[in-house]
Amino acid sequence: MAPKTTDDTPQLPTKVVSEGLQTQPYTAAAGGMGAVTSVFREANRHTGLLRCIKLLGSINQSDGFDCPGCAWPDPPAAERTAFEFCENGAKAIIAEGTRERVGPDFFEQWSIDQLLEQSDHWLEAQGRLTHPMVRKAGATHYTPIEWSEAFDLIARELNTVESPDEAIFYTSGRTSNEAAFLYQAFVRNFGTNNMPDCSNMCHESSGRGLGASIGIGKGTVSLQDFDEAEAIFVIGQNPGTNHPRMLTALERAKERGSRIVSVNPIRERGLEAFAHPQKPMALLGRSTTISDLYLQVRINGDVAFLKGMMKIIMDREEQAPGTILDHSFIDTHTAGFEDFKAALTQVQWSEIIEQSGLTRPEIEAAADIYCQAKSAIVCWAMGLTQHKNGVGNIQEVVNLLLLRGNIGRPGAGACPVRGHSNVQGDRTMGIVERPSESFLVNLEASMGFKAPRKHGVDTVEAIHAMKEKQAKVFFAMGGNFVAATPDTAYTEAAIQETELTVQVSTKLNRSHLITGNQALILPCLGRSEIDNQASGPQFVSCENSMSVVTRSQGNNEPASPTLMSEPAIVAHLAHHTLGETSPVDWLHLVEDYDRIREIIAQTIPGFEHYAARIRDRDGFVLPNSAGSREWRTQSGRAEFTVHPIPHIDLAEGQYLMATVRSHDQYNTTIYGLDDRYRGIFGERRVIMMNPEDIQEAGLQEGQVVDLTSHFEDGERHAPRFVVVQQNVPRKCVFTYFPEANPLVPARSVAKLSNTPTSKSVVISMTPA
Ligand SMILES: Nc1nc2c(c(=O)[nH]1)N[C@H]1C(S)=C(S)[C@@H](COP(=O)(O)OP(=O)(O)OC[C@H]3O[C@@H](n4cnc5c(=O)[nH]c(N)nc54)[C@H](O)[C@@H]3O)O[C@H]1N2
Ligand SMILES: Nc1nc2c(c(=O)[nH]1)N[C@H]1C(S)=C(S)[C@@H](COP(=O)(O)OP(=O)(O)OC[C@H]3O[C@@H](n4cnc5c(=O)[nH]c(N)nc54)[C@H](O)[C@@H]3O)O[C@H]1N2
Ligand SMILES: [Mo]
Repeated sequence: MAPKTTDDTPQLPTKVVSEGLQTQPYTAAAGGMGAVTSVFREANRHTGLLRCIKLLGSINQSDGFDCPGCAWPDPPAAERTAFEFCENGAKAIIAEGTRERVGPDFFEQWSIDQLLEQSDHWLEAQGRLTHPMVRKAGATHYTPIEWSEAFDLIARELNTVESPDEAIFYTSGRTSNEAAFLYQAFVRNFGTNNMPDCSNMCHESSGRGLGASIGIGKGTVSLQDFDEAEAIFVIGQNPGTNHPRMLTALERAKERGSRIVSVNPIRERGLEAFAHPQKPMALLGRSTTISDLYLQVRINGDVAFLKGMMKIIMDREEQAPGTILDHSFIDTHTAGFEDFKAALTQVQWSEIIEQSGLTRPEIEAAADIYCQAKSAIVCWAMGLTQHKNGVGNIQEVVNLLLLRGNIGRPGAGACPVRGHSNVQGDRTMGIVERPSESFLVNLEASMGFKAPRKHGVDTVEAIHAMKEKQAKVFFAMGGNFVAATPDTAYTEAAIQETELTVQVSTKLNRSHLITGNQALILPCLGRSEIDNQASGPQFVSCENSMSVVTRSQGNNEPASPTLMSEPAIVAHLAHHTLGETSPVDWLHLVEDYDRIREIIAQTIPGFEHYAARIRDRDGFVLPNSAGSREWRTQSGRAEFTVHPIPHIDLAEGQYLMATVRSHDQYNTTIYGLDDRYRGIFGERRVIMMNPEDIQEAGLQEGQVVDLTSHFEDGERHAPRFVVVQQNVPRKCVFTYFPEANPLVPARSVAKLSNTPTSKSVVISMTPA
């Protein structure tokens, strides 16, 4: 099949759906000129063109900074182009590099109540935070505070809690290895493992599922594997928006003859066709067809689909024994195959078809592509992890890979595509509420304090703990806790029960406005900025989705001279809070980040000679046991597992809702109101529906509806969403995160991983 196509489809007309909302089906390839235009529009608005070009020129270069966008890996340094970034990475950098500032005068002008009336988009657009600010108990406004006074205030609160477990320390995934290591060390020296992080809402199901099945909670592939795979499955992921540089890898694979299968209820444009925005021919309209097969599975129909595929694989093997399954791999490397096989025989086709929403020929086509490929990779993201059976989803993917020995050899493997640029590294550095004993033993040996053993709270448990007044201090290293978490009303009430909330941030967001009795904003440097400490300019390091650790050095003037780096904030916090009681000289450590790397090298396996190896322009790759077919599981083998096909029963008038990202946002940071590839412009409070469902419900496109979610503990409401058509399966509807978070019940979580089920919420709607 010739992958190159010239996109001459005529542009369809724009439709005005309601006031402010327009739709226009997107017919061109993803990327292309549209991506370039979009970057320059953002640049014009926030940084100016020259500054933008300077910023973009150092993204993902060996002497520059790691793109703060997503965790997709960079090609080896020798293969990198002068501009190694994507549209949405560029938007993230432009957002950080904005000329706008939010300083003391801004907070004098705006009361917290007034700010609460503004949208997330507006808050983000006000610019970079410049000064530490405090909201004293009962105050209507934030006022400036000196850094040392801010640290004294936090230390005072932390030192008056009855138990260290009354403090909670959240992390979002942009935090560098150096900052994360120092942070978790401080928290454990203080005496708690209460370290929830954004991973709890993200790839926790992947970590738990992979950990139990193959003995390591990380992916097993490298970027080179994409150059060898003969089949690539992309399940529950929208790379055109969320990992655009992945499309380059898919395009290359496609040009080589690899076949690509997409499994997604929405026909995501980036998975259909792609034009590389940095290739001249692509800008003239040449594009690559990405998917050979596009399966519009029902929301949470993936277990049924995967079981269907595996049933066909077993049938094919029966017809031609020894030609389909990798028996020698199964015999020497796996456990549980017989039970798995017996359970699969019991599964009925009628159930598979009903629950997946796919036809048998479609599932057969996917199985054929899988069986014809000598090596296959399965990639996934939130479409698999954020369900009640999120862990089961991942383990079914592993089952599929194990059948043909597709783990631990070139061109094959499991590829959870991570979100935040260092979310994987933060975990490696010990940001985890349930640390392993060996990690704690090493930490005690390298740092000289006693680390607590009691497990801490994860994100959802943190919300409950605050609600039940078991936590007095909430400290957030980045992120936007109240907007990113489920059950907005409940979470806001929980946060407001605390005595002190502290946010280390670059930009203004909702978490600065819904706070504890007292609140602090600590403004920090961004990735792209020069970080000067006592020994001179510093660099940090990050681990990408494929376990490659590379350095990242900002080279722009900080947004304000009053900003502190994240490591420095942690060091001062530790110094003020722990004082003489700590065996660690925190301020000395932060003078030179190599000193932090020395301790990491002593504590974490795989980081030997860290300070030296990180200076290699390609960084270094962490060891991956499963990648070399060493299985650190209970049985010492890779485990086949059995899971039931999930059923979500919908009553009349109910739909299954998934909350997704638009093309113009980075999680809770809203850059704009358009979702270009889905053809939705000017409005984010929309509900995407199948046209026949719209008709059957007696609704019309453009009509405004109020949404109610239904869960065992009751109903939740979110008003005023505009109905908009989208090519999606019947009874499946889609809204944007975070607008629809009030509908996600805090207690509706995935088994084992405790991840909120943001992709399966049962809802109904009534005309507003
Ligand atoms: N530009 C940009 N980049 C980002 C982010 C961002 O917000 N903006 N966020 C970052 C973060 S933290 C993360 S975790 C990643 C998220 O990256 P993704 O996981 O790609 O993001 P989502 O939009 O949450 O949804 C994923 C896809 O799952 C599909 N889906 C929903 N339900 C199901 C289902 O039941 N089965 C299947 N098979 N598919 C389903 C949706 O249609 C959607 O295409 O991106 C990271 N990169
Ligand atoms: N309904 C629903 N909810 C979801 C999801 C979903 O798909 N649906 N996805 C979940 C997922 S996958 C994730 S990862 C979470 C994300 O949850 P979070 O990580 O908590 O949220 P973000 O929106 O990424 O955080 C944005 C804020 O980080 C700050 N920031 C940006 N850069 C830096 C920096 O360099 N340092 C510091 N200190 N701060 C910085 C800025 O102030 C910005 O406002 O949300 C989860 N929530
Ligand atoms: Mo994420």
